Amino acid sequence: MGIKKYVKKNKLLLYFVISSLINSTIIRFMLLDNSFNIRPFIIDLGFLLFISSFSYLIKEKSKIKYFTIWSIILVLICIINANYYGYYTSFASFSLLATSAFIVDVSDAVIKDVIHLKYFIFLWQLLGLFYVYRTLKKKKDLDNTKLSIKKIHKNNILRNTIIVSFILMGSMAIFIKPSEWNRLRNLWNRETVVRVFGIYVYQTDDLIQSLHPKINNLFGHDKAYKEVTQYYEENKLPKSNNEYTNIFKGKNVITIHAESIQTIAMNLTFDNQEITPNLNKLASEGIFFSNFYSQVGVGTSSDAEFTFATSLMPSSSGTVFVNYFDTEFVTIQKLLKEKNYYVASMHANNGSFWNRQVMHSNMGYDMLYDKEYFTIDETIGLGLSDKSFFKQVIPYIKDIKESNDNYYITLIMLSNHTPFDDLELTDEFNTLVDYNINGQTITANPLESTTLEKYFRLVHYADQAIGQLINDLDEEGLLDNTVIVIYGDHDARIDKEDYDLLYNYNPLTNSLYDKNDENYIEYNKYDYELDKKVPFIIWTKDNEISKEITIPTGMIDVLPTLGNMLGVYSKYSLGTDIFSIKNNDNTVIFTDGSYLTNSIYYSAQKNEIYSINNTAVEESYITKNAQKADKKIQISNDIIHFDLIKEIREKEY
Ligand code: GP9
Ligand code: MN
Repeated sequence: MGIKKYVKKNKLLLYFVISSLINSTIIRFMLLDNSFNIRPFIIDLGFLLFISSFSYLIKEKSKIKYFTIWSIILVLICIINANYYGYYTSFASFSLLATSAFIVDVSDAVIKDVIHLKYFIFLWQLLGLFYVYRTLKKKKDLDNTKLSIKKIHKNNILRNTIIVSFILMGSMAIFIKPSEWNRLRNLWNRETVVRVFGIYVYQTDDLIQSLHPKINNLFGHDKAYKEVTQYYEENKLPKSNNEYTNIFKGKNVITIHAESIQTIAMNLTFDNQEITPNLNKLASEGIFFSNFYSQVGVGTSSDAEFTFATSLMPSSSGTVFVNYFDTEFVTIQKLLKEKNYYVASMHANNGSFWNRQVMHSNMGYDMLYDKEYFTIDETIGLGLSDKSFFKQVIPYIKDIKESNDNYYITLIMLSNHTPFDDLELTDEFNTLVDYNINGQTITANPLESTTLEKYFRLVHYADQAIGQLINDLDEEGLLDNTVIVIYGDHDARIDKEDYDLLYNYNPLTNSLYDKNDENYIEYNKYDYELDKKVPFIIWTKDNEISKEITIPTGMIDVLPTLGNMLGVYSKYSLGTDIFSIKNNDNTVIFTDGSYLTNSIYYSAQKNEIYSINNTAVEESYITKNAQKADKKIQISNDIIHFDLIKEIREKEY
């Protein structure tokens, strides 16, 4: 069949392939590279031809249905991913469908932060499809008798189209590096998968990977079990014996889960005013981990709680709280319960949010005081204000103290949550800066009307709430024999542009300094990444230990470090007891395989190194650490997905 004839007989198919190809190229252009990349283009083409080939099995008249359904699916993939990326800087996953219920609860944040009109541009494909269909119908091009292809012919075209699609995809396969294949297999790094394989292959891969856990138990288990047990044989965290062992044994613990608080807020002052005077005081009086990172995945708050409690990494597919709530874990809560602690959590949101009601019980909490236990007399953002919440927890803690020798309580804050819009109850906190320009002082607000400005104001409020809580606990005698632990649960997801203003604002022009300007301060994407630190503070009223820990540390290190101080230990921990570290260095890994040490930040997304103190590092150091990071993530996933702690423990008895 000649090309002309082929085109004539396959107009719908060709429109589908070309328009889908354009959309997939647009999405990569929009979100990832501003340059054209041939690999995903050819892979997309092969993929689309593969889908289209099956239309030859369908009657001419019904083909429009086939292409409409596929077009809707592919357009939705583009729209959802573009919006999702705009918010999370990652691509959407089917395993998240289960968590969409929680997204509805933060609907305000979703509408403002997630949905952007420009990301609906992909809809043109559907309009175009109907236009093409109508034109063909008018011209009677769709008439069965005139142009229908004979059955024998159809089978040939079907076969040939499939062969061409495989040749196209296969020809690109040889240009793909082993590490990129690895990303496709593991999906820790979704950005690379989209960049290399295109959005459609990514989503297909994600669908398979999301179904994987369900099918997983039928396959893969034996291998995972072998690898995990072997890993523990070779890398088991030794029980610590250092100067911090048992120093807090028998003390009560009140842990504050500080929503979206980043360490940067503690380091800044505006108009000689600290944003977080209370946190700063606690940090200077207690043990302050100033180079501490949260290691969350898509499960944000819940992942922070999970990693804090278990010293495991969050799950790479789905979230532990939602998808693996019945898996067995060793947690700091359970370990203390074994020592007769009463263990409770308090959070003024619905108990169903992040499936806490179910998961907190699995983690060992005796009780979750959720929204039902609080009077909602004052709200900020998602619900009850932190100040009112902290007022209302005091009587509960008093009751718990009365009937228990020891207790461990987690207080989960709420007010400082994206989109940081509800400022009515917050004090005026202005972000004015005095600029000294040519000997003249100019006062200006570099953050005027930015999210970062609103964020700092809410952080200031959250800090006041913490200050108020500490005072109230003290007044009630609840600080005696008690350790206060505070952690920022994850970064606040504020755009880099806002930080650019913070560092490079020119008050004379009300814009950013040019790169060549002498006042310009280098602030690149890695500085921004490293600014995502969150505070971790361990404080007691007597200020027994006042110390700043500057080596890189992460949420995964909490159980080994704090546990050792409280006299508990989990041999399943994948983190480190920071006080047992000899060489003053530690590797903090992130859920996508990136990692941080004293000397480098390695971005797995970009496969790039950012040197922190300009020391040269050997290639072998980089790859060795990257492999270690990947291995740890894999081991953690295997433990979670196959419920291996349960199995290992059962076999031990
Ligand atoms: C909701 C709160 C927020 O209860 O913990 O969760 P997040 O959106 O930060 O994951
Ligand atoms: Mn959170």
